[in-house]
Amino acid sequence: MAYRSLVLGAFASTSLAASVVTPRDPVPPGFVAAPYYPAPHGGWVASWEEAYSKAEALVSQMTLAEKTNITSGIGIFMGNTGSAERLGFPRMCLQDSALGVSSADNVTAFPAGITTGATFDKKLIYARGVAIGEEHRGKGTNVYLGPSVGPLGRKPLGGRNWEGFGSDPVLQAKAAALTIKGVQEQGIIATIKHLIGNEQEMYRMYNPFQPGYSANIDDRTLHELYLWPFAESVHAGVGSAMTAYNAVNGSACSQHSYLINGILKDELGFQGFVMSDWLSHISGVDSALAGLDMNMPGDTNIPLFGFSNWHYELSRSVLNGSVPLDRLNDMVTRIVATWYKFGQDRDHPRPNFSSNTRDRDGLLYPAALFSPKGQVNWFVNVQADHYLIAREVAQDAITLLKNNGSFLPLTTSQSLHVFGTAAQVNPDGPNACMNRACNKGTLGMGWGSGVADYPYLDDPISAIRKRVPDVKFFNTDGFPWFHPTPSPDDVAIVFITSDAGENSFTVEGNNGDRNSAKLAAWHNGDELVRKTAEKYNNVIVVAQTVGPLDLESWIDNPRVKGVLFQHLPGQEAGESLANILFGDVSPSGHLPYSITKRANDFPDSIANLRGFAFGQVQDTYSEGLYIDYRWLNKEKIRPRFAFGHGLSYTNFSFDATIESVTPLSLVPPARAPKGSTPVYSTEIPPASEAYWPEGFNRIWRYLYSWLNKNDADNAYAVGIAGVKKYNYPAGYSTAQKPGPAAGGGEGGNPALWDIAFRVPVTVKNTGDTFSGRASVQAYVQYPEGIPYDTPVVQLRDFEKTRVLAPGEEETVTVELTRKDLSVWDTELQNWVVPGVGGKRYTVWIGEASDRLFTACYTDTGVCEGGRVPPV
Ligand SMILES: *[C@@H]1O[C@H](CO)[C@@H](O)[C@H](O)[C@H]1NC(C)=O
Ligand SMILES: *[C@@H]1O[C@H](CO)[C@@H](O)[C@H](O)[C@H]1NC(C)=O
Ligand SMILES: *[C@@H]1O[C@H](CO)[C@@H](O)[C@H](O)[C@H]1NC(C)=O
Ligand SMILES: *[C@@H]1O[C@H](CO)[C@@H](O)[C@H](O)[C@H]1NC(C)=O
Ligand SMILES: *[C@@H]1O[C@H](CO)[C@@H](O)[C@H](O)[C@H]1NC(C)=O
Ligand SMILES: CC(=O)N[C@H]1CO[C@H](CO)[C@@H](O)[C@@H]1O
Ligand SMILES: CC(=O)N[C@H]1CO[C@H](CO)[C@@H](O)[C@@H]1O
Repeated sequence: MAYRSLVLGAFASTSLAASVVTPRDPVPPGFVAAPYYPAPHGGWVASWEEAYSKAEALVSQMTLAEKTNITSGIGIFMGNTGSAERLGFPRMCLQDSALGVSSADNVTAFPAGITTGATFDKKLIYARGVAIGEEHRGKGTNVYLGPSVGPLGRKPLGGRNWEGFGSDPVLQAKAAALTIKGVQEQGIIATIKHLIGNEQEMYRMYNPFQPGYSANIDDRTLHELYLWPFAESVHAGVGSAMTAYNAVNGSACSQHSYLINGILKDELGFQGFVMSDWLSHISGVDSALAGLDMNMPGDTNIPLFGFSNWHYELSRSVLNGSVPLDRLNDMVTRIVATWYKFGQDRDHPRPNFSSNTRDRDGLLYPAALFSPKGQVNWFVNVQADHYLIAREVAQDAITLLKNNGSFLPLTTSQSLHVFGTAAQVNPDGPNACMNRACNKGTLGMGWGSGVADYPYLDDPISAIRKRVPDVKFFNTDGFPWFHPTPSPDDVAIVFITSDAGENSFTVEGNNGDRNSAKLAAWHNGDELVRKTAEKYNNVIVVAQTVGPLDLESWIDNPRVKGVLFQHLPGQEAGESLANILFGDVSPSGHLPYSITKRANDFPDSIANLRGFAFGQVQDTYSEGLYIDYRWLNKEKIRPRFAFGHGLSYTNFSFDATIESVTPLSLVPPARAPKGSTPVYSTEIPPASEAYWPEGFNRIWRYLYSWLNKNDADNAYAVGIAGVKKYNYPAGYSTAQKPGPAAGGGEGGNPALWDIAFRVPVTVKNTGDTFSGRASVQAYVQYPEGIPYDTPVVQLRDFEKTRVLAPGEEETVTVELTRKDLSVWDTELQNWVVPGVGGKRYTVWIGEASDRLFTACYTDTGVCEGGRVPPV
């Protein structure tokens, strides 16, 4: 429902010509989008059995036009999918964003994904998911369009990294799975997105002149990095998945049979439905055969002219025999089964708000030329006490990067001088810019479709003023011309920002990605820090940022005593920060990415965005597995601050033991065969099932699944004759497959989640003044001498302690599954344990990827502290 941004983007960059771009442009040698047919039926996993049998009973009563109706949105601005009201199947409301309910009033603007990732706190991540689910339910949506794990955060400049949880597959995976669990327990269907390779914003979309870029990803890298969070989300039972705008290996994600049929539905055993991202649907028959189940918002990629690749065209394609009824039945059954699975057949509220207006009354047919008006907003307040969770996430995400001489926390009797416009809410109001497409005042979220409206914004300056009587605020990003010399004890707090968002808006020259600002603070923030440090002995820098920044021009300045990253705090930007600044709580956030000294500490493929090219822009993942800390460790490059880094006001000691749980074989045990799936007649239905109802009053621009009688009859004649065949892609088949060895359950072979080792870690607060929470991070180092190149260390699990008083301790347990100790073998097409037979894996335990002083060995079962970290 929130696609105004996309429409504007589409109109800005395209003309209104026909849309499909064929044939494909060549991709670099070696990358192929292999055919994978047919689309695997859903319903063979035991936990979905009941939902699928209910769906089978309903779908078997549907007419052709009802079936094709519910596989598409009814048009941009109109929101929602088509319905089969006759059978009680409603229009489904699918709503952004990953951080709340977008385009709605009386909701909570939660901290963004990147902030949530920085907490490294599973309980909080889950609590945020529950709260987001409750708000979606209260507003009557069916589908939450989140969480986002693609982009994964490969490129520091990528525009939408902040919607996800950080530049590591396991951090993304665990955060996504907990979010999904929290949301779906409220009866709301979560959507894992965007499948896959959407690592930059520029050139992502297909338009009449140019295809979206191709992310060229090899098989092992796909499995071990980019697909990992999707697999974990499917394992968590996610109900829907959204394809990305771009292509992979030259084939658009929305019609990529290997990606959807092969990987998502067969290997990962995904049982829900797959939708296209808004306006990325570029083919009718081909996308259906490739496994897409729902086209949103229903239009072709040029919206608002009443054209669709599905709806009436899908009805026609089934009548003329090109799309087997078997495929349509599976599409529809997947959608209906998911609806049953989350109990939406029982008292699910209908939407009580409109994305198109905040007024009580609005157009009832928003895309029509003439529309009656009526009440469209009921102002249902769904916030409950969710501000508490939002504040806790914002607070526990705050990452203390530097605290020279334990300068922080401050006392409220110090004389404070605050600089920077980001300390205060945008004077025009926190929601003044559409889709937050501006960077003015406190930066609580990036821009684009991934936003929500603020009910209010608790800004830092208000929270600081509440505590400190003597505070001077310079609401400017330039250091004042005339500034009296501060006294030596005065403290300056400087606020800086860096923003990014979706490609549908350009903000201060940044095209979604940070293509213009790069890693510099916006509004000359770095200069403000330097200038302030010329005058003040004590400077604290607070950054509100979508991702890493280049801190080099001031980080070593001894007058810069402290640096805090708030990430993107959402509505609770004030108290959360003040609690940390003044020591009510110790900071416990950790970096969900590395901060390098130079942008080109990363290879070109990561450091730079792919620029314009004639034909298809190629984004080749030549760095393979080596992104973020994996690359830096391999190249022995010290970052300024490593992935996972985050200081506290106190110190902790770690004491670990390791227990072997399930012994591992080289590959997982053979999978069980698929269970049965619904069975329907596969005969082409009578043409009359698609005829327009008598005297129907159609509204231009709305999309319908009916056909004129003539068209339906003609298509049926073609289908029944069976002579004129569709030009099927190479490798096309209609025979269901048993599924690959790596599959067998939701997310893959169930044995991949067997616990191989358990590592209880006793954490003690060894300080004597401050309470605090410790982050326990577990990184695996693979055995030496194995025939696979593996990163030096890889995060595999994390836990966070409760608040520990000085001297207090707590034992938390991290776990390693079979998958955590495997590599994806491209020959075997399976997960292989290269250390099978007692080779030594080292499980490194610590508070950051470069602060790993405790090692546990899988061969001897011994843990030892005081080790030299492996990186
Ligand atoms: C992309 O191409 C590589 C190299 O041929 C292949 O291994 C991989 O499976 C392909 N990925 C997809 C999603 O088609
Ligand atoms: C398709 O959905 C629309 C919107 O809910 C509805 O008006 C129409 O009757 C539906 N068509 C069929 C065939 O049920
Ligand atoms: C059937 O209809 C679809 C949708 O219009 C079209 O793309 C396809 O080519 C048709 N098939 C045949 C065999 O005419
Ligand atoms: C930390 O503070 C000490 C003493 O003021 C100073 O000598 C040193 O350079 C500072 N280090 C950094 C990294 O700022
Ligand atoms: C924590 O330990 C480090 C190194 O052992 C020490 O320099 C620092 O002062 C300690 N910090 C606190 C708050 O105890
Ligand atoms: C409780 C609350 O925040 N209510 C608001 C809901 O939205 C309407 C319209 O924006 C406001 O007027 C209410 O104050
Ligand atoms: C018009 C409408 O459907 N309003 C609903 C909005 O949501 C609340 C709370 O879920 C319901 O009580 C209303 O009936």
